[in-house]
Amino acid sequence: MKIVFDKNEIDNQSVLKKSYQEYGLIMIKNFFDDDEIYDNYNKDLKTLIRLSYKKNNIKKTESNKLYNLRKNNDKVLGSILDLGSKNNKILSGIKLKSSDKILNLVKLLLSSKLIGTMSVSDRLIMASNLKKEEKWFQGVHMDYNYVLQTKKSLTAHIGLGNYKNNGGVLFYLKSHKIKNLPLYIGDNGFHKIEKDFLKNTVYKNYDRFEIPHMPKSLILFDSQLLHETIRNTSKNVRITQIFRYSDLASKEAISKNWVSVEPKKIGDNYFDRLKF
Ligand SMILES: O=C(O)CCC(=O)C(=O)O
Repeated sequence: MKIVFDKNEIDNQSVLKKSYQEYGLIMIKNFFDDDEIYDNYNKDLKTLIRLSYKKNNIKKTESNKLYNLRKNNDKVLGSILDLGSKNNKILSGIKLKSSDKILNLVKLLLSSKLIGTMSVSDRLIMASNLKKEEKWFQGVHMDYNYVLQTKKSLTAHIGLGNYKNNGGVLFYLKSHKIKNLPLYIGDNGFHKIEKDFLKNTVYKNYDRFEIPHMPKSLILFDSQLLHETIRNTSKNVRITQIFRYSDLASKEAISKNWVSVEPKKIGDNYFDRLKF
């Protein structure tokens, strides 16, 4: 069984589903080749960056506009990232999120005809190699704790921009099958995995699988699969869009009255598992 597929292999639905169930993820290279919906979102992001340069009279100290924004104008970049996050507010982004091409695969992998999304679940990432980037790095975690609704849910990780291999995501294969992951709440209010469990169980027993950033690619992974950010070591900013989907017909979603996550501010203890 394999994890990485090419665009022309997506008709082989039973193989895709088996791999997803076994490993917790699949990646499809070139998924967005010749895709107008994807191209339009990429274009809109470029336009936003150009407009913010113009409006803020930002001097061109670097030829790389995006890198310069992260280095010298975090607030401006932050506003653009906010537009693409919690939830996406750019219509071309919303169109991409709702495109049949993605939804058909999501329905297949979740075995559902009734797909929804969670509030605050989208995330636009533009990650450079600057030291300050560490603030936003994601250590080992699973998404379910942050987007509670139902375990029958997945994350779509979409490669945007023009550059390859500038960071990415590392996955712990099959870790979505771990039952009762031991957690504690860290200083910043977010769930963390017990250190001993990470050391003695996750790092020892679960294979690591690195997926370097690749524009036009799509990764779909189970919301319980453990993963972490791979640092970008190049000056080319990694642009990634994350969308999340869930099965609204699942027993868990119904029993929770489709309650989703609505934090008032970052760090709220909105993901207290005991509530559910
Ligand atoms: O850096 C990344 O692309 C991983 C992001 C991530 O794990 C998340 O937002 O849950």
